[in-house]
Amino acid sequence: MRTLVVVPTHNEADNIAALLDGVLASAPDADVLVVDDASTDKTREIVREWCARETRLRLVERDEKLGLGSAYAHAFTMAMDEGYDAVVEIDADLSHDPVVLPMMLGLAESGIDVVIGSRYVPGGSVVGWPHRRTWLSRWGNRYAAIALGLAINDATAGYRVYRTDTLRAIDLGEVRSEGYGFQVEMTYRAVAAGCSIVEIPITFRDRVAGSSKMNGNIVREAFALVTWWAIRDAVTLRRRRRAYNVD
Ligand SMILES: Nc1nc2c(ncn2[C@@H]2O[C@H](COP(=O)(O)OP(=O)(O)OP(=O)(O)O)[C@@H](O)[C@H]2O)c(=O)[nH]1
Ligand SMILES: [Mg+2]
Repeated sequence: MRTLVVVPTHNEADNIAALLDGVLASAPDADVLVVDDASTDKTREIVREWCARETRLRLVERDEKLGLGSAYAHAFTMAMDEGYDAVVEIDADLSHDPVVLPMMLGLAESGIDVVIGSRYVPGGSVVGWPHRRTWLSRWGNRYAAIALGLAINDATAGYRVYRTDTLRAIDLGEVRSEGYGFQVEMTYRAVAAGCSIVEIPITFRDRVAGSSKMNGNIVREAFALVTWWAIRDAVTLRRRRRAYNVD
């Protein structure tokens, strides 16, 4: 299975070397693509140095901070164009342990369309987040699952493997959201496309170095989108029922 591990970065100079070390060791057959948006610290210099001695590694440099969703959409399109069989999403801030990659890739190789590294299945956990942040994430996920009828415990998770056939079925050109909304939208579209999804437990560790790019707008965007999709689904279903006289 030809695999591309995608690492989105914005000012991750204190984390990126350790992350690359871990990913290249844990996924010895995979290529790695860093998509950097307008870092003003040394992230790009560090990755460029690594690229000079590691042929499996590449760097895309974008001059504006266009958001996580846009960085992934860009990388996924590249992966499909270049004939990769699978892509991995992993944060650069060491919250996602690359040691789990072989298990996740093994599941994808066995035919699972989407493998999610999940904090909220038995055996999964979050280490280092303040209570308020864990609560927001946990209840945000419960809300998304109920509103959209998803049997997924961690739809906002950013540690994933997609088979590229799945990405083709999802139609990335239509995906609009950023941040957490992007992860939920991809999950929602994968479910709608009839893809197989497996969650495996992970230990998510809060970043130790660098600063968070998460903000209120990202949370509000995700909440508003989930609510809008739920209303749209309910209206469409009612219209369909009326058309077929099911009521
Ligand atoms: N290319 C790109 N990467 C981004 C952008 N925003 C965030 N990232 C990266 O996406 C990953 C997740 O962002 P984080 O800031 O860690 O967000 P989070 O994990 O939700 O929140 P914290 O861990 O609390 O900071 C990290 O690798 C970031 O460097 C962006 O606009 N463009
Ligand atoms: Mg993070």
